[in-house]
Order: sequence, then C-alpha cells, then structure tokens
Amino acid sequence: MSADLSEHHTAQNHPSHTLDHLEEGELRVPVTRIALDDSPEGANPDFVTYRTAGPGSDPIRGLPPLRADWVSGRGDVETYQGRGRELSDDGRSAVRRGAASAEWQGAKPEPRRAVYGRRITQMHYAKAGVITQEMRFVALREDCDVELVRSEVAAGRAIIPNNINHPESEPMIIGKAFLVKINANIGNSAVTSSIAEEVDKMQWATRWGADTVMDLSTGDDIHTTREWIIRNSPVPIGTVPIYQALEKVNGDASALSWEIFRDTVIEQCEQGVDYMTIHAGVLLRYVPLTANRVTGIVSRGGSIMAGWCLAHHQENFLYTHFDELCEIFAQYDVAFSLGDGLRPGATADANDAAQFAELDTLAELTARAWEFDVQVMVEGPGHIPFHLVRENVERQQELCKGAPFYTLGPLVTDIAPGYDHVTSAIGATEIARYGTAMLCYVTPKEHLGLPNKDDVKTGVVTYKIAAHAADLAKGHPGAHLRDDALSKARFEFRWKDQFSLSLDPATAEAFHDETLPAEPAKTAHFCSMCGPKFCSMRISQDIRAEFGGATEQATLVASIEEMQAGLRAKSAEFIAAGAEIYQPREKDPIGAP
Ligand code: IRN
Ligand code: FE2
Repeated sequence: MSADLSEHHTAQNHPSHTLDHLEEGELRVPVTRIALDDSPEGANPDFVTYRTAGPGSDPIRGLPPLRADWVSGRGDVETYQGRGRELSDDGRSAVRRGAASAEWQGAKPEPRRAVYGRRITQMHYAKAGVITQEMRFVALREDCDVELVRSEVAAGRAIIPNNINHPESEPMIIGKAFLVKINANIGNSAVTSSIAEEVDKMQWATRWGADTVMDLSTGDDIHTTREWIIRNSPVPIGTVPIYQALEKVNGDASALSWEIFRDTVIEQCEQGVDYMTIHAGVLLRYVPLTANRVTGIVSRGGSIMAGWCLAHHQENFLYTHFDELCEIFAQYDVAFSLGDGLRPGATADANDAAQFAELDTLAELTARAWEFDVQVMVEGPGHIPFHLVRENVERQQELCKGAPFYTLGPLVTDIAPGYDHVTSAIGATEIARYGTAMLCYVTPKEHLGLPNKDDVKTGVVTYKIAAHAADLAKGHPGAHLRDDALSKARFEFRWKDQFSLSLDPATAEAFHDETLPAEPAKTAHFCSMCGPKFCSMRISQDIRAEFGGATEQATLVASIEEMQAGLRAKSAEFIAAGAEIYQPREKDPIGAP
C-alpha cells in the first residue's frame, strides 16, 4: 500500500479520511484510509475501507482513462466516427447554463466498438475462462478470489457494468455473492439545475458511497449534461434512454418509434453509459391487469411504453426488437437493467398479477440477452408490505436463474411521505438480506419533489446502512470489521475514532457536541446519555480493571465503590418512588378533548 495524497485534489468527508490504494502488479484500487488513535503503537491501526469516490477530478478535465489500455490491449475494438459527430453539439463544448460557465478542457476520444464479429463483453470473456483486468480489479476491491468473480459473471449471477467508452470508471461488481451495492439517482428536470450542479451531485453521491449513479436528466442539454457526468464519474453510469427518446418527439409517447429509440441508445452507448433501463416487459396484454390497482402504473418508463402500446395497439417495440438491442449492447459491453414498468406503487398493489406477469417476461428476456453474452440485471419494486418482501427476491432469483436483482426500496408502508428514505430502507434491508444485489436509493423527497444535495446525502447514507446491515446478516466475510472497530472505539471512549469510523462523521460529532461541546468531553470516559456515574461502558471497564480484564484504561473517573454507592442510592430513590417502570397516566387520554 502506498500513501498517495498529493497527486489529486481528493473528495473526503472527514479530515481523518485519505485516499490510498491497494496494489497488485499494475493494478491500483483506490481505497479510503481512516486514521485512528494508534497509541500504544499497534493498538488501533488505520482502517482501510471500500471507496466509491475515486481519486477526485476537476469537472472541466474529467478523470484519467483508467481502463483505456486494458480495452485496447485485448485487440478486439476499433474507433470510428460516432453519432456524436452528427449531433449539433458533441457534448463536450461548454457548460451553457447555470452559474459556472466553462469550456471542456479534457480529452475528446473517438467512440469505440467491437471489431465486427468479435464479442467483447465481460460475460463473454468469463464464459471463455478468460480473466480480465476488470475482474482482477474487482477481486482486489472485494477482497475475494478472482475465480469467484469470473464464475459468477459467466453464470450471469453477477455483472461488471463497464462500457468500453467509459474508461474512467473503476470496475465494480453487482451480484449476491458480493457486497450489496447502492445506486443514487440524479438528474435535472426542466429548469431546476445546471450541468455543473449535476456533476457536483454525482461527485457528492459517490463521496458518500453511491456504487452507481443513474442520470435521469430530461429537458435541454441532456446530451452535454450526461457527457460531463460520465467523463467525471468513477462509478458506472446508468440511464433510462426512453426518457431522452421521448424528448426527441416532444413528449408525445405515441410518436415514439423503434428507430428513434435505437438511435438514442447508440448515442448513449458511444458516450459511455454503462447500463440502461429497458422497459421491455410491459407487454400489451399486461396493461389491462393494472386497471383495478390503487395506483395503476407508477413507473415513468412503464407508463410511456404502456401509452405507446395502447395508442398503436401493437406489442411493445422494446420487446419485438429485443434481439437488435442485444446486438447493440454487445458491441460496447453495455448491461441491461430490465425495467419493472409494472411495479406496484402502493402496498395494496404488491405482488399482483401485473407485477408477476412482467417478471415472467423479464426472465425470458434475461435468457435471451445471455445468448448474446450481454450482462443483465433485473429491476424490482416498489411498494411492498414487509411480510411480502422476501417472496419478491426469491421468485425473481428462481425465474431469472440468479441474475442480479436491483430494487427500488421497497417501501413497506405508504403513510410517511417525507420519510420514505426510512420506509424504503426497511424493505431494502429485508430484500437485500435474501439476495438482492443492488438497492436503488429513495430520498426524503420521494413523492414530493426533486432531491437537493442534502437529500442525496441522506438517501445515500440511509441506503449504505441498509446495504451494510444486509451484508452483516448474510455473514459476508469482513463485513463486521468496521462495526467491530467502531464498537471498540466506543467502548474505549475514543470519541474521535468513533466519529472517524462512522458513515457520517461530521453529523456524529455535531450531535455529540450539542450536549457536550467542550474539547475534554471527547476524551471523557462517559457520554451525555447516562452521565459520569452511571455509564454502563465505564462500569464494565471498571470491572475489567478491578479483575484484570483485557483493557487497561488510564484514569477512571470514580472508584468501583463510589460507583456502587451511587447505584445503591439510585435504587433506593426508585423504590421510594413506587418502583413503577412506567409512570401511571394522569388521566385516561381516551375521550379527552
Ligand atoms: C430500480 C428498480 N426499479 C426501478 N428502479 C429505478 O427507478 C430505475 O433504475 C430508474 O432509475 C428509476 C425510475 O424508473 P422508472 O420509473 O422509469 O421505471
Ligand atoms: Fe412510490
């Protein structure tokens, strides 16, 4: 490992966090190093953890193309004049709106695609027994055997979403044998934000731990916004191309066609989009199944395709042209995210005929994509009451032969707008525990408005909790190490280390300081919850000290005798007050005004 702090301006969320690398041969995997109070020497070595923020980049220059040589070194891709050249704006010109106006100063590489007749997807290599640099990078990052990576990708149980035109991205893997991943959605709509702000949101989301980011931008400058995001993104970028296709026909779903859609997809493949949501499972005959639902069709893409099917009374063109889509995706190694256009949007609609009919079709399409060696994940709900959550992932895993499941929440109740990051994180934890590979975050603004920066952070941190809780429940090797390090810091009253090891150090520290702001309180052997005399952790430490336990703490605030006297006094007080744990109510609230 090499400390490497000077070469980039880094995006850290705490002064104790620094960029470092795991190294193996020519591979360098960025990690976050968390410095701890290591006295006496060796007691608390630095903690090294998975990092999604990459090395950090200057928005007008983008990231270095980490994988460019890996891709060209395989000798199976060619550069060509892409569709971007036909567009009036190649996407790299300038930030045209918003406060920051700047010229693109980074590289302008030509798009690449597979040489005719060659298969270049990670799934193709995996099936052929070839171990790519991408697979080795992932194995180092996940701390697992590279053969596990190769075999899971070959079997379709995991994907490495890595468009060859997004060489800036750091390979990562989505599959149930690996760490549970989270996705953050960003994207302007209409006039709300500038390109610079969207790049900033992507960097912000990855800084807090987003494993992938979906750009759901609509409106003007959609191509340029996406270009800047991709050039700066260390994580895979996903999109829903039907949104841009709809822009091209001025929002009239019935005016969409396969040709307009296909050209939009190729444009995005050339830019480097790593995975795309394709709502090919919304079949004409399934649409009536949603008629009696409480909330009908809530998926944006799903409602666009349902609208098209009804307007033309024809089968969904994404379904009828699916093989051509596979051929396009295969040329760039773009992965499918098969959209759940008929997901339930209310707990009352969960696990209904429409939802499960679509899932049957997504299973059929998964198998078809695999024939082209195209990587696939399958999207899932939505709004599902807690007791019906597990069935969703088990059914998907069985029907889709283990293809990674990627779910939106699910929200386990509908009654808490403003808190849907919480209602959905409950369902997300449950569904990930039983094998969902990636969780799409939900922010506090869900159902209410567009998330701002604070909401993005809250959504990401909340979903980090869900994903990590699922990793722990699954017994994922190594998942407990950070919990153990933080608990040890807590028990040893190393307050600063407790903050440093937490998902959101600044918030933890600020909350602590609200009650105990003074600097000595950060080394005090108690917290504000029980106070100096009755801190359970301090009592445990006193007992250890007395009877020769493992931890030797320096100064104790009070002797064991003094403390026991305190406990006796509290006990007497409690008994004298009637020994009621809960105080009886003053008056019966029923019928009260
Ligand atoms: C994830 C699982 N199910 C849906 N999602 C995400 O929801 C999807 O990937 C996209 O980012 C977002 C909106 O999708 P619809 O509403 O167009 O289906
Ligand atoms: Fe919803």
